[in-house]
Amino acid sequence: MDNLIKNGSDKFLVLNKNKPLRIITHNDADGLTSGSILIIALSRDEYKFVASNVKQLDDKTIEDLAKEDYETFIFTDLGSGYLGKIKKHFKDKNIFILDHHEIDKNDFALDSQNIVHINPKLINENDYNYVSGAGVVYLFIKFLNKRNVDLSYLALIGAIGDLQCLNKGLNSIILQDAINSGKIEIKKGLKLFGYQSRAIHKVLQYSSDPFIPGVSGQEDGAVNFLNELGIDINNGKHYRKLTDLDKEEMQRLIAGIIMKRMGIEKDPDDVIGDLYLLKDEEDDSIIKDAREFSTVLNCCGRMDAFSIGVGLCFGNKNIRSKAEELLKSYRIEIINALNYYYDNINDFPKSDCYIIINAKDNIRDTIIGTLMTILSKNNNLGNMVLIGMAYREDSIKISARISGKVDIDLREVLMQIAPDYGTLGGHKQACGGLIKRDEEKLFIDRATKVLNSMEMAQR
Ligand SMILES: [Mn+2]
Repeated sequence: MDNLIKNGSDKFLVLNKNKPLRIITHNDADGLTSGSILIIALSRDEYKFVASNVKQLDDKTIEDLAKEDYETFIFTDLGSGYLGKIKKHFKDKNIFILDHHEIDKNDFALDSQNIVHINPKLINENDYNYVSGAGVVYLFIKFLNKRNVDLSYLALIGAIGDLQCLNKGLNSIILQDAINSGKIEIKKGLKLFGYQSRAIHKVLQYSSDPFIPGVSGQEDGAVNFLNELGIDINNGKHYRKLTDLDKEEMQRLIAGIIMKRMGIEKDPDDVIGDLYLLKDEEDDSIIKDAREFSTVLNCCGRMDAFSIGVGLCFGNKNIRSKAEELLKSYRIEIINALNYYYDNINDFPKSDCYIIINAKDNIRDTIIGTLMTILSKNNNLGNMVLIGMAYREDSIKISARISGKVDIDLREVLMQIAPDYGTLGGHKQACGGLIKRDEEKLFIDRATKVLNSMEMAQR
């Protein structure tokens, strides 16, 4: 990895500082932190640049970018899966790819003089796989200039966004940098979103991971649960936050959550873990907890608010209120999506074993996956395959989930339904991809057939 970075930086340092660099990054939390780390580091060294984020590098995106009049393009948190296409369209450009995604096998040995490719997957060592796109960018700019070590905490937020373990491989080096530079401290606590900033009963109500049966998704369930435990939800003036609980109350709460989760198949006590807290942030800041920071960034990506995400990473305090507004509208969109589902439930193709939610343009393509995840965790659906569809420009976003205990590989099911999704991402229980807009009806017909035949097989 050191060699890859060294060779890359040799090529980077000869670039002309007066010509703007073109930065393209992914639109999730890891992508936003990747782009931000690079932007901050480059501005410190007085480079000029233009940056934007994309959902993925499909053919049209690559072709449009290739028409732009820049000499140097830097792709962060994406690019490795598209080496062949990048090579084809950016022949006369300087290309830097800083990524951690899978590399297309056919392109693995691809060797172009104009392409610098830095990806831990190029090195055949398992330990290197514990790193995010933001981590790769961080290691690169740390090599360029040691003072950039203070940006390490942003790389952790990227890794958290990609659900990575921070104690292993390259991540553990970055974590150490973040602690040593005084940016991050680790405390043990409940792994619940909104720990620092929201009312306790709201935190419990919105907790989907860990899921708390009878409490998650139900406000009255959450309030009753706290009553049973003898924990007051307000102190007479305002609602209490988790940080307001005393030690004894906190222990009761943790025990209560573990008890509620006893029926859950694995790790009922997997509710306590390391909290990564930003030392420079006030206790009630929405980005105090690195996981919450990462959630806010994800929301910025999904709501098409790249500049708010980058502003947060820059530490711009004036943008906080905008981010909070955005988080509110994000939650409202999710509630609207749920309402859309309940209002139209009778019109969707379905059986006891599956449902196909074709939302067309009623739900944002970046929200459909969240809706599917919420539905899949909703206990009352039983054992089912859930498929969601939402329009994205000239294609359709497909998002599939398993609810309950169905032991099949959803990626195989999707492949049976349609042969081509661009890239089919995800895993056995949750995956997604894109189909062409004019394949809408065909997809639903084929999905109904495939899922009906599976229904027979299951019984
Ligand atoms: Mn990533």
